[in-house]
Amino acid sequence: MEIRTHPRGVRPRTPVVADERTTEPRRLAAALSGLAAAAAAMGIAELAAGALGRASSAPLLAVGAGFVDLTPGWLKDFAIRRFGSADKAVLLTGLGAGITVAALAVGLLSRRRLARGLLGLGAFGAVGVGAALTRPVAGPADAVPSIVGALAGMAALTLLVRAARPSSRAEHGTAAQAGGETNEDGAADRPDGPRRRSKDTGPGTEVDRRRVLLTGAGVAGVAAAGGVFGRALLRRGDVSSVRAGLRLPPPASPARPVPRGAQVRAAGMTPFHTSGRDFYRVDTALALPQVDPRDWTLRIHGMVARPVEMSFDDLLREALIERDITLSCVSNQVGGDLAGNARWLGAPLAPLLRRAGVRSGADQILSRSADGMTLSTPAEAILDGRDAMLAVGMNGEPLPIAHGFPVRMVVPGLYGYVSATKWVVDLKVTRFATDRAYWTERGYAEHAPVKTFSRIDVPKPLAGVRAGRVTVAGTAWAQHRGVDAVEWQVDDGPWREARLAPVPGLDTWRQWVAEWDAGPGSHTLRCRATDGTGRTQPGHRAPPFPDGATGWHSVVVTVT
Ligand SMILES: Nc1nc2c(c(=O)[nH]1)N[C@H]1C(S)=C(S)[C@@H](COP(=O)(O)O)O[C@H]1N2
Ligand SMILES: [Mo]
Repeated sequence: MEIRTHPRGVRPRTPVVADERTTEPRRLAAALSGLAAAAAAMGIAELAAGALGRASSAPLLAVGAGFVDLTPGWLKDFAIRRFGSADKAVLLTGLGAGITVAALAVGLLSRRRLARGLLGLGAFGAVGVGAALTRPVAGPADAVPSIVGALAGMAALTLLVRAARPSSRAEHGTAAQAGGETNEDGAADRPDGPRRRSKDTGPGTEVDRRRVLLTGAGVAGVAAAGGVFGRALLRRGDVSSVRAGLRLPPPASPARPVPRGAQVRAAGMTPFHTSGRDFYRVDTALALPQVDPRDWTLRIHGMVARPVEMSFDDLLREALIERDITLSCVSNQVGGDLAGNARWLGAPLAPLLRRAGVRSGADQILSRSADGMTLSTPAEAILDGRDAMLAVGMNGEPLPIAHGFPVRMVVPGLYGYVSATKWVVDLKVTRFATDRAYWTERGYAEHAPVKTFSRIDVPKPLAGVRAGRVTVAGTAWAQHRGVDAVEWQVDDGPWREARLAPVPGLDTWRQWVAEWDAGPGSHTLRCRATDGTGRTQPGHRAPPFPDGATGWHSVVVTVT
């Protein structure tokens, strides 16, 4: 492992250099020291984040969130298309890999000069501090985990590097090995040859391996304990049990019953109602906000006559409505599944805004979540009589935490990024000319009504089917305009009308089904929908950015 570029005799004998060079830990040991020190840093940072009760202040999540914010729209669309709801796991794994590599590098840097490694850890810490402080809801305390983490990492690295350095006896031995000559105290006459020693194996090793192992184990222990205790502390803030114990009042206005036949019966067909577990999830929250309903308040302010502040109990005292509404994401691709249909329970939003007294000229409701995310919604969409609500329930239960517990917005007909604020705590009545929200700042459209969309759910892409009668079925949506027709086509044949399943209203998706007399060969099935205004989905393919994808979904199947 010891690679010498100069024989001892040639190497300049400046005492500092000579000293450093002869007391270097071996490479592997050095790299692993860096890794262990970084682990200690992360563990202690996690502990500090736990003590603060702020998951998002831990460096990994803070830096990850910074990444999310810096991600351009097209890359976000790509990540969602490629990884779906696993996008966050992929990001954090990538970040973890990056940190591992950087930690190994820090270890190697510290080999010759500890100060360089310490500087590297300091730089890590600085990035963590920067990321934590630039989170939208950050306070000065959010810098603490990265700072104490970096200090812990520095301490660990110092201990490890010192322990891994060959002792003074080894110093000379190594020198002898390098130069192959006798040095001051004749260490070259040691019995073990240079090769042997260079592998750091035999009993002749001068590094105090016991000390190295003990120090390493100690550091790893600190890292693990920090991580485990930090996690445990963070779990104190978990609101799952509060959620489980919550009873929601019944709606003053129940949902219309779902008509018989809303669910098309075909193997592999999408369920009409999406369970909370299967519901797609798209958000920027790396750590789920844990909002206790007992602490929840909603502020309605800005261009209003009478600012409002209300508690969760106040909200539950409103005349709650229950509605089936399909939510969909602007990032959904043609044929994609970033849409779900749930039964929402909530307080109608328009009366709350009217009570606050919306001033004339206001055209935007800027909503803010507990974790500082902002979404803008055209005021008109909320006030035009549709069932815009502050939802507290989803499919007969309190909202799942991942879907906005305890309160989220739902506005039928608009993409989620301009309407469906999860963990919502603040509504500012404002103008588009004055305020921008997270995604609109990144170039996405301010007005983003859901585009008419239809999808073939069965047969699945590239499925093999038997010749004869084949059921073709799918899902279409054009929330708040309704789906009036779905047509389907085989290869470039004529467009035929599919049978539409009944729906409870205009705000949900609608299933469709057709029977196909399939002949052998490879065939392309295609579909397109027409909404309640009579407009047919355009065949032109457009990407999700900036206001939603267009194009006809097609599926290739092999008939035998
Ligand atoms: N607080 C918060 N709310 C949010 C988002 C977010 O990132 N943060 N994403 C929005 C987007 S882009 C969509 S499509 C919907 C998705 O809601 P879901 O995760 O419950 O399906 O939430 C919206 N509400
Ligand atoms: Mo979205």
